Amino acid sequence: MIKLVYFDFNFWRIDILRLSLGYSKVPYEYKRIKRQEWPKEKEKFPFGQLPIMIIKEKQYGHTHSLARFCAIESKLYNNDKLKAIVIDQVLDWANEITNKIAPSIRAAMRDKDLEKSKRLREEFIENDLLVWFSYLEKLFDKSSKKKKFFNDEFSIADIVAWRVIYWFYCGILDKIDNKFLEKFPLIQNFFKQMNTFKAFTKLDEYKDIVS
Ligand SMILES: N[C@@H](CCC(=O)N[C@@H](CS)C(=O)NCC(=O)O)C(=O)O
Repeated sequence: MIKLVYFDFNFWRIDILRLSLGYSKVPYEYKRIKRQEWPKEKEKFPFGQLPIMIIKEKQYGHTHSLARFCAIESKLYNNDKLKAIVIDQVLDWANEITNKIAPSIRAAMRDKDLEKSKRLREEFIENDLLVWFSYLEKLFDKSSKKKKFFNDEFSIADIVAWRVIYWFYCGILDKIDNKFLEKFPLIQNFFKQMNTFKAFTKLDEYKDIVS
């Protein structure tokens, strides 16, 4: 049995794993670690970070590696190398845009410096938000013929893109007005279609994320 471990809040890094496994009914356990327990837990994990996955008592880390594994288990990866590399690029895009916004989140959460956080968030919006969403729009345009899923058949790329767009769209991120998505009609339409894709929206994991 696969065991997933993350903090006690929802975030794309863990959600893409549980959405993939849930979609294909691959059984898994999910352990949530409280933030206050983290300092004493951190050293127990292979890269001192979460999420991790445990299989037969062995631990594995790093979102991209775990996502690829869970996608293969869930038949949401692809044997075609050129389709697999589309999936990998969406995962790397998610990591990159997260790294770009992370300093503004860290300044508020860890340093409790709201002024610094506000300044860094404004810099992110000015320099990175539209640029990085335009990269996703172009990738979708190039890889998707039918303009429904990245590889035309549903894959973890769609789960990752949906989850990260949802993060930027749902209002949780201060100063980010979700109207920005209107600048990216293909991705906006992809997002809308995902939100009405029954096989996906009926999942308990989906409901937990959007509730
Ligand atoms: N390279 C890691 C990054 C994971 C990461 O940044 N995890 C954050 C939470 S989203 C974390 O564990 N932060 C606590 C810490 O670094 O002490 C991955 O790909 O999963």
